[in-house]
Amino acid sequence: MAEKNYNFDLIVSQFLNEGDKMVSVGPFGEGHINDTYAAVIENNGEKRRIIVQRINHSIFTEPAALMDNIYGVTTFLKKIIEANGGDVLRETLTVIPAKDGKLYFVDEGGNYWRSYIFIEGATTYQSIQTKEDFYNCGAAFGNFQRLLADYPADQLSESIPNFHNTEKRFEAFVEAVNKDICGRAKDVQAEIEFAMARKEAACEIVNMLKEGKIPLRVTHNDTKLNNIMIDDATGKAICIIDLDTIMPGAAAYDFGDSIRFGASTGAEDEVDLSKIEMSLELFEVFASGYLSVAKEFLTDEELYSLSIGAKIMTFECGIRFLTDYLSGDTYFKIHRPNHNLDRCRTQFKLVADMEKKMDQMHAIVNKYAK
Ligand code: ADP
Ligand code: GN1
Ligand code: MG
Repeated sequence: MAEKNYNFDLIVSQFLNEGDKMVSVGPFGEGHINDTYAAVIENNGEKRRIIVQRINHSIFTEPAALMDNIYGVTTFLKKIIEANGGDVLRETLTVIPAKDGKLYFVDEGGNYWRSYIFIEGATTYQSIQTKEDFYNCGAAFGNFQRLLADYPADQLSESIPNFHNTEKRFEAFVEAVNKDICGRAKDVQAEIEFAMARKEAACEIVNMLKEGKIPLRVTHNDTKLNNIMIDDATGKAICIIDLDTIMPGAAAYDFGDSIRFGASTGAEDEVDLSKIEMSLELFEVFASGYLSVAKEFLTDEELYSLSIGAKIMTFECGIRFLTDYLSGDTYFKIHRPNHNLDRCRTQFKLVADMEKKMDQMHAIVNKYAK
C-alpha cells in the first residue's frame, strides 16, 4: 500500500482512552477497498492493538449511514453471541467510537476514519490452508445468514446501490468498452468477447429475484476468504469481518462469492492461468459446511440458485475488474500494471470451468441439501 501522509497522531488519538499512548502504526491486511492500519497502543505497560481504517468514501459515499449499518448489525449479533455464551469481542467486530461519540472521525483532509478492536489470535487467509478451515468457513457463512434472517432489513441503508445487480454491472462494462478512455480495449478483445457472449446468463439470479422465485435476505455480499477470521488455536471460523456491504441480497451471492475466491486453485491475481480451476473438491467442502446450517432455511429454488450464483459472482467480479482496467484502474487497488486485467483473466477462466462443471456442482448441492 502506498504510504500516505496522514496525521496518525491526531487520527488514532480520537479512538484512545485516558492514559493510552500510540506506540506505532502501520498498514495492515490485503483488502482492495479501504486503507487499513493496525496501531499498537500502550497503557500502564500493557499493549494492545486496534484497527484504524480510512473508509473509501469515493466508493462508500455515505460513511455515516454505513457506520450506522455496521453498528446496528454488530449490536444485534452481540446480543445473540452473548446469549449463546460466546465471546462478544472476538465473534463479531466491535466499533470503537471516536472521542465525540460518533462512529467515525473526519480529518482535515475530509477522510473518514473508523476503528475496531483488533481480533487477536486469529488470521485472515488469502488461500485455503486446510479443508477443515474451508468447511468451517462454509458453516460460519451459513450461520451468519441464519442469524441475519431476523435482522430488520428496513434498518439497513444500501451502502452501494445495485452492488450485485449484474444487469447494471454489465451495462457499466459495455459503457467502459465504448468509451475506452485509456485506449486499452484493443488489447483485450478476447476478454471483451468472452463477456459479451454471457450477457443473458449473467442475469439469471437478478431475474429469479425479480420474478420472486428466490427471496431477498440480509446478506454480507463480500464473502471472500480474507473477510473471515480463523482462530489460530481451534481452526474455527470465528468472526466475519468487512461488514461494509451488508444489504438485502440473494443467498447465492454469499455462497457464490466464497466459492469464487476460496474454491479456486490459484490466487485471484495469478498470471499463470494453467494454475487456475474451480476445484470440485473444495466446492464440496465449502458446500457441505454451508449446507450443514443453511439447508434448514433455504428454499428449493435457492438451493438450485447456489451453483449458478457461484458462476455469476465470478463472472460479475471478472467484468468489474475488466471495467476498472478499461477505465484506468480507479476502483480496486492495484499493485502492478495490468493487475486488474490479470484478475479479470482468472475470473473468466473460473467461469469457463464452472460452466463445464455445473451439473456436478448442482449434484453436490443436492447431496448435502437433504
Ligand atoms: P477492505 O474493505 O479493504 O477489504 P477489510 O475490512 O476487509 O477492508 O480489512 C482488511 C484486512 O484487515 C482484513 O482482511 C483483515 O486481515 C484485517 N482486519 C480488518 N478488521 C480487523 C480486526 N477487527 N481485527 C483484525 N484484523 C482485521
Ligand atoms: C473487494 O474489500 P474487499 O477487498 O474485501 C470488493 C468486492 C470484490 C473483491 C474482489 C466494496 O472486496 O466486491 O468481490 O474486492 N468490495 C467492494 O476481490 O467493492
Ligand atoms: Mg475485505
